[in-house]
Amino acid sequence: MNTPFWESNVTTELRGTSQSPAVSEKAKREARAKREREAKAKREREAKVKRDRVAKAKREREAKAKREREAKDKREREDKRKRNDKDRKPRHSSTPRPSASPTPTRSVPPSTSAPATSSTPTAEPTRTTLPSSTRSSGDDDGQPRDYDSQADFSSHQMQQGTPETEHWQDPHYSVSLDVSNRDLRFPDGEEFRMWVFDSEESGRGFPGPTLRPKEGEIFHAYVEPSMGPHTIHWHGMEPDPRNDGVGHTSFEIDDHYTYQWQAEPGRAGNPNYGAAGTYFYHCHVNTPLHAQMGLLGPLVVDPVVLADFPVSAGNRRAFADGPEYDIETESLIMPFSIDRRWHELGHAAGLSGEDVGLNRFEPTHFYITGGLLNSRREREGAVWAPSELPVNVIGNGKAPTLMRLLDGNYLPNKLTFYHPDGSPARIAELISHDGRPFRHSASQYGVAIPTSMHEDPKAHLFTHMLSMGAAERYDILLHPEVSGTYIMVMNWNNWITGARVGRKELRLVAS
Ligand SMILES: [Cu+2]
Repeated sequence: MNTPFWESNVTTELRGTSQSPAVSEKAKREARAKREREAKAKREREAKVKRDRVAKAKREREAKAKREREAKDKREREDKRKRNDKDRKPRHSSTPRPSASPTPTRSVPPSTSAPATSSTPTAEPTRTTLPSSTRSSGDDDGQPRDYDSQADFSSHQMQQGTPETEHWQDPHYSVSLDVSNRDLRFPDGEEFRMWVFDSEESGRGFPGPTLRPKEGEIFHAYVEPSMGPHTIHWHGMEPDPRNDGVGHTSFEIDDHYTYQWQAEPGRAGNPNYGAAGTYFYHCHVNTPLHAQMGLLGPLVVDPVVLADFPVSAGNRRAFADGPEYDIETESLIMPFSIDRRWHELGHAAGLSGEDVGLNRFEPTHFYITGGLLNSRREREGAVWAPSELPVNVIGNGKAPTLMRLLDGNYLPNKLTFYHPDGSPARIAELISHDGRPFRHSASQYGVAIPTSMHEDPKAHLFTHMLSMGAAERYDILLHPEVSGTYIMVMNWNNWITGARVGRKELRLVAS
């Protein structure tokens, strides 16, 4: 060890001093005493350093043991949860399924006639304090982390995992989804390799099964992709990051996960509330490819029924204070187009930086998929597509027909309605967009009446044509004046030049 600077200074000073013997003797004694004091202080310092070193080593040993204990606890929790999940999961359950209903399972829904000002109905949480399996005992710097906040979760997330659903509540609406890889025949006879979502009741067709929870219901989707990893993004619903299904900001499902969210109930005249409307779900892993491969399906949220907005038999409302429509003729229309080259690519094509051409989408096949929602029968191997659609003529004694439009492909679409005589038909009333009703806001602070419910006819949004982009949704009420066959023409346009690259017609048979 180097001599401290103050000790060498003292020595130099003593050596360089010339004094008398008596004074010198005294000075020597004093110098000796000083050296002894200093030596003692040094021993004490060194002893303290040693004690500190020993204590630090002990702390490190204990921290390591704690990390190991936590990792072991985490593994045991995971194993336990996996066992529980297997028990909960109907697909692998050894107990008989509660119902043979062709629709997703449904427990007693929350109050559906809540007054406009009621708070959100929720089920009693059955488990609220489960330990998080997203918690990690270490990070890049080796320091323990506790991922309790959403911000931490989003910025320190795992890439793939099988976390448990936090803040679990018993669902009112639950569905179990798988992913499969198969060839599907489209209406024009062409066959494409597709990846599709399927539920226990649906066949493995395209698009994925229609999911239809109601505002206020706790929604669960148990997902265990046979081929993975995948996620499900609930496009437009905006749950918390864990349940939003965006791989980059949460996690990709390694084995299984139960997504949980609740659609917010609407309030009359209030644009700040209500989730009823048209959405869709899709995989958010290597998203452009996985969505084009077919990993998407319709999601419709039905409104609560408000006391001031009762519903007649055979009808439903598009949103809580929205217009009534005829359930029987309600349709979902999804333009979809296919670039065959993409359907030869692998699950992770392009993810390692290689150029597989996902920046070029050059579809050669164009489809109007969808059909009548009420009579959709999901069948094995089927592509859901209408040959024509029935539509109610105004004044035929029925509520108007609602068409839910969902742009399911990457090219801009333009659709136009034509009268039976071939002239443009201004029969489409836009009532909501991306799950949000159009409202007439005469006053910033007053009641925001839906345009479709306004007493002034000029407030209603009528059109004969509509443009929409990828993932965009419009809900339209159709108001044909006379019976006969109207035509809906769907165009697909080039992103850059706007030139038409595809065209399909759909007959709307008004009566
Ligand atoms: Cu996927």
